[in-house]
Amino acid sequence: MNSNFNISLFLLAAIACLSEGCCPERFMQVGDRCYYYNSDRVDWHDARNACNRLGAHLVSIHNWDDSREVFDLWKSLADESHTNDRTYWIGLHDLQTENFFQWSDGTRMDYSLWYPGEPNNAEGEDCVAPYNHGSNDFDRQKWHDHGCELRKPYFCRRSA
Ligand SMILES: [Ca+2]
Ligand SMILES: [Ca+2]
Repeated sequence: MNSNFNISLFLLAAIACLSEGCCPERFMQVGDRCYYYNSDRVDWHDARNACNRLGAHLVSIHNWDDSREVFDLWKSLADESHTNDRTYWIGLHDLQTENFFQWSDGTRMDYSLWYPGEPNNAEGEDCVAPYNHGSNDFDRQKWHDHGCELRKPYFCRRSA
């Protein structure tokens, strides 16, 4: 098989992907990423497992752009009138070693957006969720460690 033929096959696949979408059903595509938001409120472990069953992970956030991307999706999907929905699980946790936070997708923690005074491990909180204080503006959406047993909507992500 010559290389031109291989390149043609690759381009055909890429075009099909662009026109039909590369993400599995129920996922939303943003660039080369696929997101899945579920407003059913579950504890952090159930959220992580639900993402894994979809071939995905709870989202990890590595910079301002990631944070903005997740926030914009959340804003477009969440029922903001429900106070309980103004927060959702992401993949960050310190379940293994207290105050050593890790992402459930195995990526390195290289960025954070903690609310002042957080993480505070109040009564042994080990799972992280953005939480909006008073308004749903992006600037107010800061991270808190919360009890992993709390039930929240969640965001999964996988590659397209
Ligand atoms: Ca903790
Ligand atoms: Ca806390």
